[in-house]
Amino acid sequence: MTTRIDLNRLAPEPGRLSRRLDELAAFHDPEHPGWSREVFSEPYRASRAWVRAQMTEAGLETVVDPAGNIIGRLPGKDPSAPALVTGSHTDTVRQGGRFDGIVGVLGGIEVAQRLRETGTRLERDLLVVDFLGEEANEFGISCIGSRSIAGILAPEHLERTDGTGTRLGDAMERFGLAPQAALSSGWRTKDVHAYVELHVEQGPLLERSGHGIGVVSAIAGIDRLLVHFAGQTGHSGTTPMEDRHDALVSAAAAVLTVERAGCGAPVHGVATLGSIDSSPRSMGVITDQARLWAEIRSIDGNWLRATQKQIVGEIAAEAQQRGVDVDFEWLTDQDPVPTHELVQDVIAEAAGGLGLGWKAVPSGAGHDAAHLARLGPMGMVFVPSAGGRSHCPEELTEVADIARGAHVLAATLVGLDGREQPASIQ
Ligand code: HGY
Ligand code: MN
Ligand code: MN
Repeated sequence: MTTRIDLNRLAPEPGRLSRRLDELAAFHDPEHPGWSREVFSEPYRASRAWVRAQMTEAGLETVVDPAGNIIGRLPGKDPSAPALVTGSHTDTVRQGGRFDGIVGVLGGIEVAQRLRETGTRLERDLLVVDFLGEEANEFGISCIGSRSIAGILAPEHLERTDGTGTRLGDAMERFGLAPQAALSSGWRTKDVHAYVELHVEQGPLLERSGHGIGVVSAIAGIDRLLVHFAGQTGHSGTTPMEDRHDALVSAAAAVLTVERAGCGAPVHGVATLGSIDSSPRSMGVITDQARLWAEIRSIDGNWLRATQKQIVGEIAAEAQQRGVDVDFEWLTDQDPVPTHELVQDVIAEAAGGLGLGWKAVPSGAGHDAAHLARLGPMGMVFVPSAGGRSHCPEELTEVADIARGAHVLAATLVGLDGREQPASIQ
């Protein structure tokens, strides 16, 4: 007969959460405003030892896998049973904030520590994971660690190079990791009973609606685009306007085409310009080469496919009028991933049981959870972001909100612990 767990006793310690948030924030590159702790950077390397030490302090047994994921284990009554898993990432974008991903790792550690401190023994192990390298990086491959755990880190990923021509595989080796082993260190679906990630919303929905807890409905798919424009150089003073094939002007028109495509989406859907470059970059010469990077995101795969077609059609038609050749390269970073209904229900029940209002929200941001969904039923708990800001120094979530989110995470994990795993894991 399982004893009923008093969920109020699992309330996190805000002071300890706050201390850890501040200590982790200290690992950053002072060269940049805000917080920069990019994957493979020295501040990131130093922070990995600190994170592992916090897991140890919380009473977790820790290992680091070949992909650099730090995995803390709180033993359950039956170590052979599929585990409950939580976690997130502690790498940041350049000039980022102090909460994106970090809240999920420190919140997970706090939940495990409260379970241990209250002598609350779950039926199954609880694993808290700090996934390596979640953010988009110069190698063009996000979620390095969680792709490895999900068994989808592929040999061609290790061949991707950064701006200096360094291979991802070499960068991982220099960081002390084992990239070849990371290709075959995926977990099995029967290893995971459920995965729940705590994360800041990184958008305005919860703050605007006045809800402290978000039950994530789906994680957006991300498609990235590189457009190459090829026109004709010429003298900027003597070439009549109607005779020009100016690649940069076609690229400029494409900027507005992409933005227009992201406006008015019937469901969550957005389009963002990344950057534009051109050559020759000299006054007096008409531009003959230009490149444009852009990204579209949506929780609706049909909108993504239709928007890709719309963008390609409009840019190609405009370029043709100008006599500019155009080439498109799409790269799908990840497909949209719905969260599991059972986990959504248990999160909502947990929040309600703790007297907390909640709202179902989509995630426009990508997460490690999208890949963990391949291993077991996946869900996410969001907490509000001040001003909806993220990936910037102004990123802010109040410690009280984080503590409430961690409390809901604890109650959700307890709720899932006692439930049978659903027949279908997605
Ligand atoms: O880019 C993203 O959506 C995530 O923050 N890595
Ligand atoms: Mn994140
Ligand atoms: Mn991020």
